[in-house]
Amino acid sequence: MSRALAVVVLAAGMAVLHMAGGYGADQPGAGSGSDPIQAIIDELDKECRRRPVFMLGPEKATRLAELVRQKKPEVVVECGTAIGYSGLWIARELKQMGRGKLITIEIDPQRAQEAQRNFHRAGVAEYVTVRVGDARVVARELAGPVDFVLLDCGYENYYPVFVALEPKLRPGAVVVADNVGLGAGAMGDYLKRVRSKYRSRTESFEVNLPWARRDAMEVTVIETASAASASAGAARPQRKTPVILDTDIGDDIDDTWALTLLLKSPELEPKLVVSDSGDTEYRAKIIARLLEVAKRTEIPVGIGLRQKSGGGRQAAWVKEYDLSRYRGKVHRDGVGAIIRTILDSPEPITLICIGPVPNIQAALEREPKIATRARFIGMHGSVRKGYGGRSKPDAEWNVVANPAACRKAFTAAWPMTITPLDTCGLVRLKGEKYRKVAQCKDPLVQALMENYRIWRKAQDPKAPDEVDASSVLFDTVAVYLAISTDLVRIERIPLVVTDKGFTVPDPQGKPIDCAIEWKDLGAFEDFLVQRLTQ
Ligand SMILES: [Ca+2]
Repeated sequence: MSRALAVVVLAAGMAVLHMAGGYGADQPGAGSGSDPIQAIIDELDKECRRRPVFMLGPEKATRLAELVRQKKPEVVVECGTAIGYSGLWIARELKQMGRGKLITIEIDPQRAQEAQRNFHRAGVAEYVTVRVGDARVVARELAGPVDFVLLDCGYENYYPVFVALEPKLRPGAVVVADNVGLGAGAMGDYLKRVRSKYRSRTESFEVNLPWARRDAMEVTVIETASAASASAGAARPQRKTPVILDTDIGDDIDDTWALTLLLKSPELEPKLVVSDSGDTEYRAKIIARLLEVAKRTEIPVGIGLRQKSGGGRQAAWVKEYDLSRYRGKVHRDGVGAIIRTILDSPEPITLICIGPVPNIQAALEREPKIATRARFIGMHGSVRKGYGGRSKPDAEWNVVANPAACRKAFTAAWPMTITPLDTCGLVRLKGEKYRKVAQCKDPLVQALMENYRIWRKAQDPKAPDEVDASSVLFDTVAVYLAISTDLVRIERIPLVVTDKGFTVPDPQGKPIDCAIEWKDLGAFEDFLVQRLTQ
């Protein structure tokens, strides 16, 4: 009776559950030598179809991987290893994060052995423990706490396995049960329990498997109904993500929007904001003055490598501003501050880079270890679309301004997510959405609007005082990616940086999670307006 694929994914703290689009079989970096894990996943996919061994298939597994990525679990439990197909999808995410553990339970010793071999071959064995036994028994023995569970065993076992794990689940954990489209009856007791007790929804998928064309997974967040309603407002308890912002603010105006968004995002805790590229002294003044307006002078400011002087288009806003007046800490050596902030942090830092990255190149040269203690989120490159959504890639500014620095960042060992022009190049607030922000009375938003006006006038003194749209807000998407990836489709693509400043898919490149297209651009614009004006 081990045919059922029961997937319980427990992903804590997931604020929003949504339908996965069921994006297809061609996973990022699919097939080739650049991603050895993908090569083995592809092999197992064929093997499972041939024998057959029941497996998730790429449509549901893509969603599973996304849930793991969002949850960042320390402990994942999978019931029903089979030969390791879904385990590989999970383990790949853990490996990308550089931490976490998958405990996967399989009742058939031969399959368990086969799975173990596959984990070894894929180079993820250190993230996986295979336990042989009856999931109902092993689940009782596990110590916990557990952050994420994938149930993949007999339908009738969902209920007893879940009950055994339930007391060990951390608050906010998410449970995904697979095959709800095929075996809802046989797992009725399980579904009744999670749907009545927790926040739970059914996600449907078009699949292309020899044994099914449609299926569904039940995704449950382990949060009681009363806790869910209590936290529905702004005060959802959560661990903040520590971030460093590395920015060429003072050049294009979108950095000023991005910093404003960062300061208004309760999920993120800025540990340092560093000016990068060009006249970093001028840029640091803008940062410091904005932090003063926002009353956030507890955030240190770093001055990055200074490559020139002379200011830029927002110079009028900081003409009178004296950096030594900043009430918080100003690090003259911004690169050193990046290194120390990363190395001193008890948890991995998220480095958000929204400009050319000479600081990051210097930091990696001075202290390569930082790449093992941070993840990189960047507004960089152009994969399939160029500026303005045109159908050919462009040499995007943050790359072409310093290809060598970008290449250094793009070959470091940290996990990377980028928003290339494919997504970030399409973001503009117009009409009513723009007016809501422009009319917001919040002092920080008013400062943002004043900077936008100064910036326009610096380009063209005859520019009108008032406009009805923002410029393209590239950099805001990088800040968003530090919070969530729900609204974009992420594709893992191996990329190399060319001397001419292009980011080209190439099997030799480092696999990078690229926000390659919007699932819902309108929803992102709404998010932006809501955040800025709240
Ligand atoms: Ca920028």
